Amino acid sequence: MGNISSNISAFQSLHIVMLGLDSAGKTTVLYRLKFNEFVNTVPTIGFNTEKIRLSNGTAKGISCHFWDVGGQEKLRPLWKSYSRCTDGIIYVVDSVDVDRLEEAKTELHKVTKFAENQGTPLLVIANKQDLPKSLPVAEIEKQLALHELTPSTTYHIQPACAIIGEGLTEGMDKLYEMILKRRKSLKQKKKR
Ligand code: G3D
Ligand code: MG
Repeated sequence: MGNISSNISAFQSLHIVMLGLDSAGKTTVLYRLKFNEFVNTVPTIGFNTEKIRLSNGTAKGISCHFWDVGGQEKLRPLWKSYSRCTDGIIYVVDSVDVDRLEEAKTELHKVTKFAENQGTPLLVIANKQDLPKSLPVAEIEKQLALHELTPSTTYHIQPACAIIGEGLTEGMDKLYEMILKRRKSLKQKKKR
């Protein structure tokens, strides 16, 4: 892939929105990425926003502006405006909350169908993999029907445990890779 850092300026921030049902672990992911340690969260009323310079993996040094939007039903109408024209979407899923997987699927498919989100790379974080009853990632991929997402959506599903940070570096690297690929293809299209 060449020198990744040369493709995105150190001064340029990627704009990333973090979505998912309430209690999936979005805020835990956000603070894990920021402080590299577990931070006890309270339910998000509205949103949290943080500028974070990634400290690990191939995306190390890349600056990201994250928007972590509350996932309660009454806050979900906000998802449309927060996800508009972002560089990447992170969708966090609770791998144990089997009863709400269908709801998580419906909300995810809604978001990827918005005209402004066409082609935006998607990282699905199958969170809470530390819990004994967590569903395997292949099962979550199936239940979220990721293969049925709009054809322009490139995605990666990443098993993770936000509490200890497992899987987050790999996930962010994949998201970054997809963002770079998209930028490259948009540039090539413009040239034609
Ligand atoms: P949200 O921002 O998506 O609403 P939070 O979710 O980040 O507030 O997390 C909701 C609860 O899930 C929190 O527990 C948090 O500690 C827990 N959690 C987040 N990630 C993981 C994980 O990977 N594994 C486990 N076991 N728990 C996780 P509380 O008890 O504060 O509600
Ligand atoms: Mg939250």
